Amino acid sequence: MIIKSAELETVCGVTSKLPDNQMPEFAFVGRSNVGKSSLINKLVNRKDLARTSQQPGKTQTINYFRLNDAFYFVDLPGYGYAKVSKELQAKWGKMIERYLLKSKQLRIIFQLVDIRHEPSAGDKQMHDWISANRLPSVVLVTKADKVSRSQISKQLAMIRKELKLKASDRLIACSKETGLGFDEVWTVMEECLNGTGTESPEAGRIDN
Ligand SMILES: Nc1nc2c(ncn2[C@@H]2O[C@H](COP(=O)(O)OP(=O)(O)OP(=O)(O)O)[C@@H](O)[C@H]2O)c(=O)[nH]1
Ligand SMILES: [Mg+2]
Repeated sequence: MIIKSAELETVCGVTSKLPDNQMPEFAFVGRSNVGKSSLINKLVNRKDLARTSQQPGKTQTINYFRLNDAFYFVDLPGYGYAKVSKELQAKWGKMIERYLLKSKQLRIIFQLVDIRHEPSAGDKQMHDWISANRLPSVVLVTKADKVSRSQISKQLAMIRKELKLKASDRLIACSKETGLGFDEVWTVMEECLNGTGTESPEAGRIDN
């Protein structure tokens, strides 16, 4: 995909009304510091479109990036960052949940997990919640450059098992350093935008 234009269009805080977008959205969820904002930048090849940090808790709002005037990437705050108060974490959790359930344009949730670790309780809870709500999702396993090549498939198998993925569920290893996985992630999105994916993007969506 050639990205001709990329801009931050809407920023929503905990009390904001979500925008009534008319174009497809792809959302990025995962633990704080897992690499959501970095992945967005790398996918669109813009260094600083989404703000990133070595410190967890960088993204604190729902940020809608409008791409090619055709679709959106939605960058979400991370979960499970201990230094954020329980109260604020709960507010962000509700905000994320509200977005994931209410957005009419959400096509795919990309759930990011770190290749180096067993999925956290928060990762498992998020995955179970996505499945229970029958929302379309793809798991992206980030920071693949941090483990050896031989470890990649081992870690993918471990993550697949821990998240209880079905054989048909997609799991893609990615690295913002080497570009691993980016072609496959774009293919998933292009299939969805062109309506040629294996599953209907609206399949199983719950209206509420
Ligand atoms: N080596 C390596 N580092 C990465 C990769 N992706 C992200 N990082 C690093 O991980 C840190 C966190 O990245 P962010 O993109 O800010 O993470 P985030 O998930 O958006 O975090 P929050 O906004 O706090 O939820 C940064 O220091 C990135 O440089 C990767 O593929 N490889
Ligand atoms: Mg971020």
